[in-house]
Amino acid sequence: AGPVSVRAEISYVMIKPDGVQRGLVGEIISRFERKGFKLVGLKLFQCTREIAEEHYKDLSSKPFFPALVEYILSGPVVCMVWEGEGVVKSARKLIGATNPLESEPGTIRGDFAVQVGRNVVHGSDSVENGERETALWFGKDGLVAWEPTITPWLI
Ligand code: FUP
Repeated sequence: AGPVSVRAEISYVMIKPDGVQRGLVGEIISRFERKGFKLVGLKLFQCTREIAEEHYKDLSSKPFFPALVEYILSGPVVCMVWEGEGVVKSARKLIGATNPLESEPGTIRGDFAVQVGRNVVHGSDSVENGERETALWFGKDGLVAWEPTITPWLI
């Protein structure tokens, strides 16, 4: 007997308040669409302190943790879940290194950010965290399962 079901890989990607306020939402979504990943979750969301602290709980002992939580709470974020083969690692490549001064040009942070505390976008760092963060931000039934229904030659 083989596997009963194989769930596609997903990454939780979030445009942080600076990305929303700077008008980078379309640009960022576009990069994931053009790469070829599939959007299965999307919302504009003013998050709660509880969710922000849970999301970054692994960093709770870091000196920058309080400022990080305030930053995430400072305005609405765009929560997304992208699905596809290797999406977790690929999303990290599209996003670039955590410190934008070290992110390569061509990456989102490399092209649009300077400060680590204002680095525009988040992407899950492991398949397990992709699942964990998706459950945290979208809940059990928050995603949309869909298949293309338009005839392929129109795109
Ligand atoms: P990343 O996975 O690239 O988002 O990086 P981390 O999980 O290491 O860090 C999470 C967030 O903490 C970063 F996006 C920005 C913030 N951070 C700081 O503000 N200062 C630091 O020195 C490191 C991270």
